[in-house]
Amino acid sequence: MNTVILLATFTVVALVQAQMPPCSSLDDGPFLGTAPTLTMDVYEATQDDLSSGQNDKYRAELRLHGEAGGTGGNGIVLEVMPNYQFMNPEDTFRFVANNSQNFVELYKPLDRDGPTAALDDDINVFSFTLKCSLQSNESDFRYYDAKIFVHDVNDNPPEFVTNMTAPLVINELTPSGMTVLEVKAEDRDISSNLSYSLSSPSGDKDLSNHFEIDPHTGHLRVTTPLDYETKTMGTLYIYAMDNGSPARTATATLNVMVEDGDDQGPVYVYEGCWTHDGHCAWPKYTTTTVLKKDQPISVMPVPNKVKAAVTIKAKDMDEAANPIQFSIASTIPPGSESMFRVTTASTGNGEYTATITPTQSKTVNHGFEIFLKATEQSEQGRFVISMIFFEETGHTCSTGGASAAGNVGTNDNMSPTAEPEKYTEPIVALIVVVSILAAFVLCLALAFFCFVHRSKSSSGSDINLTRM
Ligand SMILES: *[C@@H]1O[C@H](CO)[C@@H](O)[C@H](O)[C@H]1NC(C)=O
Ligand SMILES: *[C@@H]1O[C@H](CO)[C@@H](O)[C@H](O)[C@H]1NC(C)=O
Ligand SMILES: *[C@@H]1O[C@H](CO)[C@@H](O)[C@H](O)[C@H]1NC(C)=O
Ligand SMILES: *[C@@H]1O[C@H](CO)[C@@H](O)[C@H](O)[C@H]1NC(C)=O
Ligand SMILES: [Ca+2]
Ligand SMILES: [Ca+2]
Ligand SMILES: [Ca+2]
Ligand SMILES: [Ca+2]
Repeated sequence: MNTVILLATFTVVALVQAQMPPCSSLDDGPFLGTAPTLTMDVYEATQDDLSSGQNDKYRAELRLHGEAGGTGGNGIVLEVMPNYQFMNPEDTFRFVANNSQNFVELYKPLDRDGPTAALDDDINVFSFTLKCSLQSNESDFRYYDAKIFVHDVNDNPPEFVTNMTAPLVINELTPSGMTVLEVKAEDRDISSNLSYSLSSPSGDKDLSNHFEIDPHTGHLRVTTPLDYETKTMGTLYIYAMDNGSPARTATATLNVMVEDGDDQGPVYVYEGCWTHDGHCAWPKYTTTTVLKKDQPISVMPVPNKVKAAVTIKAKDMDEAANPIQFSIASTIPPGSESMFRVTTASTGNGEYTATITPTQSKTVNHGFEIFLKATEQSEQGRFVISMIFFEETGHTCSTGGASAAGNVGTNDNMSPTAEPEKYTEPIVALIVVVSILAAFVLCLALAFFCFVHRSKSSSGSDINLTRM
């Protein structure tokens, strides 16, 4: 009895299975008696991807009974209704059967990303109505809502939106932390979270050290001030990387030009001057003690390599040079500034000359000095001072030891003070021997004195003690 019931049940189940008509769904709908939405998932593909044979990425099961394209009683005909959005799925997909399963299969390249990084040209889903009819009876059909989801492949590198073909011109005085360029890149792929970075060619490492780029915003900032006087141009490589795996990177070459700013002061210029950091330091001139009214004094440079009188010249070390104005800062002895008239003239090539004209005829003492100040005409008013030493004619060597150089510094260790007379080696040896002997004798004398003094005082205290 029991076996009969069991058998009957089996028969019913088998019958129901066998009776599932073509075009019916393998799955239940959300409610009893309704049809499900047919959903399929595929990846976007290029022609190369399609030829690669990785079919399962580009096809998805279409869960309907029947055999798509089949000619037997099980055969079904699948049609896309013209109410699809944007793009006809049949342009790129076809319906195929294999081993009693139905598939939707990508057979033409499909670009999910669209031509731009904007989202509105992306193709993330094909939404359409699918009509399924029996091969044997075309008037027996049903409709399904179908969706083919297109998944992203990271097949696009980022692209820079910022035009970096023109060189980036940055003034050397640009303060640290200032944003000098807002770099922006885009990526056509979905949800690409781009990150920015920079480097520079091996020869320009010192340049990239002056910059940083915010990895998220792409803001290029100066981290340490640039220096036009050290480097006027260089190259930065700017990178934008997406977050795909593997990640893709865009590289831009940004030429950087450093613009001169007013950060240098004036210097005196003459041939043979003592230099420090490549420019004249401790500028000095000599002239004679005899002054003639309205006749400009004639000066010789120190050291006098050219063996001739020179024009007093100064220039601003900045390329964007400020004009220079000469004046007398002071005299030695003080208070004689009014004995001279100083005029400044431009040579036209960035240099300025000073003419010092006595306002009276007079002979000053040997050793009279003028401290001549060359000042750049700027807010900073940087200046440098040179010394003009007046010597009696007949004095051939300059006796001036002290030099003055305004803000350049008055470090004397390179100044031309006469070197002490040189001792010959035997004399040096003799001096050493005599010194050692003298020291020895002095020590002996001291020791003797101490000994005597001590024995005296100790005997004294003995006496004191015995007295107590
Ligand atoms: C049909 O499916 C089998 C595996 O199920 C596969 O090996 C074969 O390549 C498929 N045929 C086609 C034409 O895709
Ligand atoms: C074809 O299908 C329709 C609708 O289901 C039905 O009315 C008709 O009888 C069928 N024709 C045949 C020959 O089965
Ligand atoms: C970038 O700028 C340069 C000049 O600055 C211009 O010639 C070029 O056409 C620009 N490129 C783009 C893509 O806008
Ligand atoms: C992008 O990546 C950064 C880390 O690299 C993370 O902090 C941020 O939350 C990410 N943003 C999005 C939208 O994924
Ligand atoms: Ca990408
Ligand atoms: Ca993509
Ligand atoms: Ca400068
Ligand atoms: Ca300057």
